Amino acid sequence: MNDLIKAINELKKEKNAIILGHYYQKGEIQDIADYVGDSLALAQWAAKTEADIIVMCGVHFMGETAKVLCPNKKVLVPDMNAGCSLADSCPADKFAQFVKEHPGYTVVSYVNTTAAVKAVTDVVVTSTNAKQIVESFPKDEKIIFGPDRNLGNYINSVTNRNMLLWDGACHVHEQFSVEKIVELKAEHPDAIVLAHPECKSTVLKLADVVGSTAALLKYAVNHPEKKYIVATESGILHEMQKKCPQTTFIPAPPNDSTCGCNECSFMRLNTLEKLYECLKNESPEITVDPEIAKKAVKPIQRMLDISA
Ligand code: CIZ
Repeated sequence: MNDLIKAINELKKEKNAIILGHYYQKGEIQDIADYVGDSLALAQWAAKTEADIIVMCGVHFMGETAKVLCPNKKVLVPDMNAGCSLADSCPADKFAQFVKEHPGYTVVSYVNTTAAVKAVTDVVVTSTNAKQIVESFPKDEKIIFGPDRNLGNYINSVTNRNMLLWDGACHVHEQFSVEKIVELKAEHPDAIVLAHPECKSTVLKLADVVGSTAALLKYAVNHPEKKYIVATESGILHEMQKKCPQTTFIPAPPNDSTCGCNECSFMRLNTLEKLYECLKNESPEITVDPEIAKKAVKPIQRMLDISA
């Protein structure tokens, strides 16, 4: 493993590459990344890097976002099969038809979408900035929000809006078990429940803190003396534990669990071996149709401008 890490770092230097890693990646990938963060932070780093090659250790839509922002750079992903169930729940042709059927609506899309969906979007949001961006519109603005119905419902409730929601969901966040979280709370009555807004409302009702990965991490870092039950993809526990080594973090289990935690199988497709191969071969490479990229960059840039 040490040889592999050394070889990756050498290749990275030789090729002037940068490695960006999402919080849901395996721990060893997070450890070797130049920057680890949520989709917003990854897009912000991609937008400002001077590297020639961006290796996006995350899922496909994250690579697409980097490519749209940096069309002249090479964007690589260690495994091209690292997709996203939420992005898949929103096919671009169907979403475009839905938008067409609702003239006069502003289209707000979650970052977990393909570039083709972003191309028919007015502004992109992440879970870190969704509330802020939705609130930047007048109260009576007619808004389509896609694709995550749970995040949409949550944002509707905290902003007192009635956005029209696309019926999509993340298969990982939908899976958390209310019964098992209730059992964990009984076992650890002093634990604080942290939950991601992609979880179902029945899970969010059990939560003490609802927020994006960055927000949940920040809460834990600010209160390291507490104990936590964490209802989001369990990769985030790596960074939580790194930042708060003395704190107890308990992953919330899904309904059907063999490992006791909830992992995204797509995120876990990326490995150190694949990262090495992809840097060595400069492949697989993300490509985005230039016409789609030209349209998709506007709502992404609008999000970055609002979030700056
Ligand atoms: O926005 C992201 O990176 C995701 C998928 C979750 C989060 O809240 O960070």
